[in-house]
Amino acid sequence: MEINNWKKILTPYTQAVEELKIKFKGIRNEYINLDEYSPIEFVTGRVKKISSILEKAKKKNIPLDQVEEKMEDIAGIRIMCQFVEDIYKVREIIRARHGKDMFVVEERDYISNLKPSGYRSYHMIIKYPVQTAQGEKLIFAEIQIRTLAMNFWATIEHSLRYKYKQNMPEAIQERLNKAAEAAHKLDQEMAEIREEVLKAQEGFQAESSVVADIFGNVQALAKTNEQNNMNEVYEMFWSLWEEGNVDKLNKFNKELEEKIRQAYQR
Ligand code: 0O2
Ligand code: 0O2
Repeated sequence: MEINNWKKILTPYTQAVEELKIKFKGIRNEYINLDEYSPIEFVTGRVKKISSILEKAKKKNIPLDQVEEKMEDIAGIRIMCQFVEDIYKVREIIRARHGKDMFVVEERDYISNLKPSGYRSYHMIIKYPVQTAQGEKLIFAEIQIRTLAMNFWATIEHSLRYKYKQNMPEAIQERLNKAAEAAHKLDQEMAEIREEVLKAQEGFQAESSVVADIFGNVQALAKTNEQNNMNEVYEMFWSLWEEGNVDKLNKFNKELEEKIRQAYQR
């Protein structure tokens, strides 16, 4: 196939990856804006490199003019979660989109059924409609959902697998197996203290969110010229901030909002 044809084929895949990244980052932002815990920690995405497409097509005997129908991971999205439980939450979020802006066509649970390599992740194969200049095109995309520990292991194993191809030295393979077990153990340990971690993160999130609001409101108040002595406001904020009591910071924020409201009523 000509190089230019590849460019043309891959364009909608690039579009799909960009759109899906925005959509999943959007879900994370929704949780964060509501000061809630997000099951999505971060999202990455990529379009498979032409060299990897060629290699996989060769390995799986896929004729090059059929890669679009037979290769499901040309567009790849990766969603990282803090806890294993979050993976299933994300899975439900994606399932709920079925028939709306995407179609779930297959799920592969490499968490319950880990691969012989030690690989763990939850894969969802979707069909995603991309609007192109020529009209709608329905393409495959693969969503991999994994914890930070699973991602750490898979990233390192992937580089080693790439380096050694089929000839991974036995000693390294053994180490990787042990590391996979350790990553699994880490996820289990973290699950045990999940509630504790969530409370701490929610507290931190609530504090950073009210502090951001206060900064916005202090600026708005300064602009109204309502407050003669802004230094008093700054000092009040710093002392409350040092104290670290979120309820008091919220109360202070409400007072600022009230002052701004009164200024605009005058
Ligand atoms: P922010 O403000 O940093 O959170 P992109 O096109 O840059 O959006 P791409 O190219 O698919 O995304 O992947 P990239 O650049 O590898 O990483 C995407 C997002 O994941 C970036 O955030 C990274 O900061 C974030 N990321 C990557 N690795 C880690 C990690 O180990 N921990 C955390 N928490 N985040 C990570 P954004 O979305 O660009 O914005
Ligand atoms: P990339 O783009 O380099 O990540 P397969 O026959 O296993 O290659 P299949 O059956 O099409 O592929 O799908 P599968 O196994 O459900 O998912 C393939 C993708 O999952 C791989 O993409 C990897 O991203 C990831 N994966 C699967 N098994 C492993 C593993 O043992 N180690 C690591 N690190 N990742 C794995 P590719 O093709 O490697 O492409």
